[in-house]
Amino acid sequence: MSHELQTLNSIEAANILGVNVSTIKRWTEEGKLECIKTAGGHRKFLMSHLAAFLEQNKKKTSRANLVPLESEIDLLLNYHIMKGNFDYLVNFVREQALAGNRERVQQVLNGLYLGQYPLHVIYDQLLTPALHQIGDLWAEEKISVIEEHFASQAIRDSLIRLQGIIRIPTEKIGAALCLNFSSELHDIALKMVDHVLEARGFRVLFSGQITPPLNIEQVFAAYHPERVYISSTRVENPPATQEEFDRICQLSAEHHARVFVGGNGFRALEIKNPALATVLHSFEEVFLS
Ligand code: B12
Repeated sequence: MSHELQTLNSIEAANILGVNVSTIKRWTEEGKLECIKTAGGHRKFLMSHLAAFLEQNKKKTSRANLVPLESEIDLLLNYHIMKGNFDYLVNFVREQALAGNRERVQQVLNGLYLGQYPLHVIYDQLLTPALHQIGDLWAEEKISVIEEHFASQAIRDSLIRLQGIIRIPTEKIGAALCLNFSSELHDIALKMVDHVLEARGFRVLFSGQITPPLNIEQVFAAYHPERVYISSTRVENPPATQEEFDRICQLSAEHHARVFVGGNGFRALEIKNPALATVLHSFEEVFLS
C-alpha cells in the first residue's frame, strides 16, 4: 500500500520554528535539524523532524509557531495551543470535525504534540470530550447520523495521521494486544490506547473492531503478548460478550498475560478474576499502567 508522507518545505518549517529560512538551512547543515533532500536538492521536512528538534532545542525555539501562520484563525489556534486552553480547543475540534475538516483537526493534534503535550493529555483533555459532545448532539437529535459519522471519521483519520509523527522507541519493552469484542465498532478509544503504548515502547498488535474470538488463541501462541488491552463501548448481547471476555481472560491467565480493560461496555460485564484484569478509566492510566 503506498503511503505518501506529508512534508514541509524550508519556508513552512521556518514559519513553524519562528526563524528565517537561512537559519533552517544552517541547522540542517550542522546536523541539528534532520531533513530529506529531494533529487533537485530541496530540503523537505517531516513533522517528526520538527518534533525531534523542538524536543532537543527548547531554548532555540521559544518563538516556535505550533501551527503555520497563514490566517487569523491560525494565530488564534497557535495562541490557544500554546496556552493549553483545552476548552477553546475542544469546541474548535468538535466544530471542525462536524464539518468534516480533517486538516484543521490534525493541525490541532500536531500543534499540541509539537508543543510537547503528552499523548495521554491530548486524548483525555481534547479528543475524549470532543467525541462525547458529538455523541450528545447526536443523542439529542441536534445533528444527523451522517454528521456524526463525518465528525467521528475526521477525528479517527486525524488520529491515524498523528501516528505518523509520534516518536516511537526502537527498543521494545514488550508486546501488547489491543482488541475490541466481536460485535464492537467503536475503536477510536482503542486506537488512542495503541498510540500511548507504542510511544512507551510496546510492540502493539492491534486487531481492533470486531475481533473474532476464535483467532485469539493463535495470536497468543504466535506472539506471546504480555499484556491485553480490551476496549468495550457498547455491549449488545451481554451473555455472548461475557463468554468472549471470560475466554480471553482464561487464555491470558494460561499465557501469564495481564489484562487491562476500559470503556462503558464493562459496566455490563463481570470481571471474574480481579487479580488478572484491571479496569482503567483514562489514557493517563494507560500511560501509567
Ligand atoms: C464515534 C461513535 C460511533 C462510531 C464509531 C466509529 C469508530 N471507528 O469508533 C459509529 C458511527 C460506527 C458508531 C456506531 C454506533 N454507536 Co456510537 N458513538 C460514537 C461516539 C460519538 C464516540 C465514541 C468514542 O470514540 N468516544 C471516545 C472515547 C475515548 O470515550 P469513551 O468511549 O467514553 O472512553 C473513555 C473511557 O471509557 C476509557 N476507555 C475506553 N476504552 C478504553 C480501553 C482501555 C483499554 C482503557 C484503558 C480505557 C478505555 O477511555 C475514555 C476516556 O475516559 C459515542 C459518544 C460517546 N459518548 O462516547 C457514541 C456512542 C458510544 N454510540 C452509541 C450507539 C447507540 C451506537 C450505535 C448502536 C448506533 C446505531 N444505532 O447504529 C452503533 C453501534 C455500533 C457497534 N456495533 O458497536 C451510544 C451508546 C449508548 C449505549 N450506552 O449503549 C453513544 C454513547 C452515543 C449516545 N450518546 O447515545 N458510534
